[in-house]
Amino acid sequence: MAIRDILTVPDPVLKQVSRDVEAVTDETRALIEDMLDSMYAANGIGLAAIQIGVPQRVIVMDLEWGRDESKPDHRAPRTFINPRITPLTDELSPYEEGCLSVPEVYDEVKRPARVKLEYLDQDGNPVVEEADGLFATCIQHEMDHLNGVLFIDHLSRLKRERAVARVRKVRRAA
Ligand code: K2U
Ligand code: ZN
Repeated sequence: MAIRDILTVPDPVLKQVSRDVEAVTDETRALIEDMLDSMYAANGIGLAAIQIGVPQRVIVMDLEWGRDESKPDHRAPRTFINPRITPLTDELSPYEEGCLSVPEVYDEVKRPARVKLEYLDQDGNPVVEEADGLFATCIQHEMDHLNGVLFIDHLSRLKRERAVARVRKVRRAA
């Protein structure tokens, strides 16, 4: 149980390409626990390991928590290790994205509306499933993190530069 600091732009670590996990071990599971603690503490619904400075291809997600006010403690954490994504349609779905590593910046990004997802679960078991809706958006956003890409990299240069300037201003004000 540890809440870790989440790196923010322009930290160059966020541009690193993360490496596959060679074997799912208790150390991997301890990392997953820290990632989930850090994601919930930051009110996120997804997190990639590089965002807490660990260049391993591990993603956590919880699309259900905080959505039902009558169940404030409901949690449905998911773990994706060494994920692979294959688009299943040419249709693009727009979403007003945000990012815990680019605080207080939001803008529209269009991504494939439906994807095939292959990964290892936290016990090292291979899983294949399809994702659409917010799940498809979020997993592609997190996959970008594993490849050193941020959602602002999909925006115009002007919007990206304004986003980084805003984060610097927000950080100075903190
Ligand atoms: O990678 C992250 O920083 C986590 C994002 C995940 C996310 C990005 C875009 C679209 C959906 C999820 C954070 O959770 S950003 C905060 C947030 C929370 C709810 C919905 C959208 C964004
Ligand atoms: Zn992000």
